[in-house]
Amino acid sequence: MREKVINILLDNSLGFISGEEISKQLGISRTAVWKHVKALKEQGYDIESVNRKGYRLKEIPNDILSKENIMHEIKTEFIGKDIIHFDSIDSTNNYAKSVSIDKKNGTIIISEEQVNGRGRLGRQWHSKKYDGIWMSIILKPDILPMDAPFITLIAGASIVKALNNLGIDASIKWPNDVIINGKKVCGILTELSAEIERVNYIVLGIGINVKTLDFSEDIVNIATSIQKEGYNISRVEVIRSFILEFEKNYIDYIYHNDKSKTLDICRKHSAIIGHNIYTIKNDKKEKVKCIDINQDGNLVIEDEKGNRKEIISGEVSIRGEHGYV
Ligand code: BTX
Repeated sequence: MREKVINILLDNSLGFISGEEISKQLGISRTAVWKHVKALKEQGYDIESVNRKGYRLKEIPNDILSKENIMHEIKTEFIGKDIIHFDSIDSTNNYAKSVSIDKKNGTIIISEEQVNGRGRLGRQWHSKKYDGIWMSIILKPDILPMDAPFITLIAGASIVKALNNLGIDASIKWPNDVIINGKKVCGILTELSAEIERVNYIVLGIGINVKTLDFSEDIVNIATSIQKEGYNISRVEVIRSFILEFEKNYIDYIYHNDKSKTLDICRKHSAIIGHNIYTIKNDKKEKVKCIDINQDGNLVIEDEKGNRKEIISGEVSIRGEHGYV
């Protein structure tokens, strides 16, 4: 119901609408309307109430990551049909995993901040309040567990495409970092619950730095944000663009076994193909050349003796020859 109240205010643009009109449209009492408005204000919506005029949204709240804001102007088949929004949480991936069994395919968990955001292999992910998009998507594809890692590439490709749509040039450091000007703007953490032949659910965790200007010392040399790179774009615009791109590429893969668009983007916007990199596995560092991303989404590399091999995502960490990329 709260969602319906905010939708009426959003539809009414920035004009006044009386409590009576809202109560009539929704078939609820004026007191109930007032209670919903009060809760929305607490959630951060700037709603003005004036005697005899009613309620008015003072500005379109572009930057609260609620379902109403995100989905107001876009239509999807299943991604984001349910969005669970928090002001603060430990980790959206943790929460998503704890509720996955009961939630629908495509449900998004999103938070304004994470106090224990996670990267891969137990690493930390900085997720300051209002600075970025910290979200997890619950997915329930009918695929084999071994086909799940490709979903990380779909997410990366969709972020790059979404940023491109907004005029931002970004690239992918295979398999799970999105890069602007040599620095990490986004990380992806895909977690899987599966039986041998069946995926129970996948939690696709995505962190995008949108507004951050001051990164802490440990990451200042490797991290950037959309705003730091000179683009003034709201978090809601980024997320909408991402959701639309992601759903298309996900449907192609899961329902039509078509990986072509994702692979095209991963290759065309790769930050590492054609470059020398270091692969790191269990403290073993090896200098190799990146040749391509193959049909399976694996990275094809060539060692210093000219031997080619494939690496599967998650198998190794990658560092650039002269720094992060
Ligand atoms: P990763 O292991 O590839 O990257 C983690 C590393 O990136 C850290 O060790 C640190 O060096 C650096 N780092 C930490 N925070 C940031 C940041 N904000 N920007 C750039 N670099 C950073 C990447 O793991 C996967 C990150 C997924 C984050 C999402 S947010 C929503 C969801 N919930 C959750 O707990 N994690 C995911």
